Amino acid sequence: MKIYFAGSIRGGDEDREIYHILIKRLQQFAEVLTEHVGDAALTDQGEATKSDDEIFQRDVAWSNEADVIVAEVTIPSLGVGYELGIGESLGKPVICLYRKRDGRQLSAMIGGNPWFQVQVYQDVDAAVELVREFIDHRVSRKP
Ligand code: 6K6
Repeated sequence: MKIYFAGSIRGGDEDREIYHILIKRLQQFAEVLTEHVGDAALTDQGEATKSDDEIFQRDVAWSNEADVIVAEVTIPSLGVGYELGIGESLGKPVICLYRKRDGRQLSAMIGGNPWFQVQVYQDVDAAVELVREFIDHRVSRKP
């Protein structure tokens, strides 16, 4: 099972530690293609060694390769939104994990899209369980 994990980078890196923990937990039962998204050593400017062109090409290739897209959408990010659109256009199952925050609302383009299964969570344990169930019901049992 290959997971494409999407999370904000240049949109803001306040949740990087949460991505890191989530990715480590998901790696206990799946391969996470985009492990770097939770790399605490990276700044919100991203990897200095890779050009934007290389990052884009690599991430589109990984989107094609993935069995499922898992997106942490609490921090709004153009890149994550774009990846969700790619996931939909490729027909990949997509789960969006979201934590409610005071005064903020998830984009209607994500919350209102029936292709995306949006799940509200509070702690990482609950989020991992939601992903596991999603994979069991929507991904593994796909004809
Ligand atoms: C890796 C870790 C931090 O920075 C990097 C290097 N840059 C990127 N490497 C790989 N994927 C990237 C990079 N920058 C953006 N992305 C993709 O866009 C990721 O898959 C994220 O899910 C998403 C983040 O988009 P922004 O708009 O928040 O940067």
